[in-house]
Amino acid sequence: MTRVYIALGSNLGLPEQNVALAIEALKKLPKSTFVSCSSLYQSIPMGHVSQDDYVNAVVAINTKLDPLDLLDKTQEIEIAFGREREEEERWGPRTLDLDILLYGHCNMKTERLTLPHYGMTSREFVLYPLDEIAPDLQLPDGRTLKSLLSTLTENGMTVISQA
Ligand code: 5RY
Ligand code: CA
Ligand code: CA
Repeated sequence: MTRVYIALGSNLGLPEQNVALAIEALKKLPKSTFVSCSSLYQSIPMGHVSQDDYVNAVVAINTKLDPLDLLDKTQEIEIAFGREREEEERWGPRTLDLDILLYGHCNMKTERLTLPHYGMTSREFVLYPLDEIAPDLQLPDGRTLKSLLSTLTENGMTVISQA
C-alpha cells in the first residue's frame, strides 16, 4: 500500500456539498483504504481571481492502485460530479477538481500526471489542510511541509466544516 494525498476543490454549483460527497466517493475507491480527511475550508480564488470562493480539503488514503489507475478513478469522480473539461477555461471555475498531490515518494512527469503535484508547494488551500492531517510530511526532495508553510504570506482560508 502506498500513502497518497488528494486535494479537492469546488466553486461551482454547491461547492460544500460537492466536496463532502466527493470525499465519500474517495472512501469507496477500489484497492484502497481511507486514512483521514481535513476540515473543509472556504478559500480565496488563486490564479484567476474573478471567480467565486472555493471550498477546499485534502484527504489521505492508502492504495494499491498504481498512479495512472488512481488518476483514471479520480477523473471518473470529477466527471460524475458534472465536470466538463472541454468547456472550461484554464484555472476557471469547476464543480469538482481532484488533484493527486503525492503518491508515496514517487517522482514522475508524464503528459497525464506530474508527481508531486507541481502547484502544491505554494498553494495555501493545499498546504493548510495538509498540515491538519500530515503535519510531519516531507516531500520526496526532503522539503518539509513546515518549511513550505513558512513561505506563505496571506491567509485567505476559513474553516467552514470541522473534520
Ligand atoms: C497561482 C494559479 C493557478 C494558483 C495559482 C491555480 C483553486 C492556483 C484556486 C482552488 C482556490 C485554482 C490553479 N498563483 N483557488 N485556483 N482553490 N484552483 N482557492 O482549488 F491554484 S486554479
Ligand atoms: Ca487544482
Ligand atoms: Ca486538477
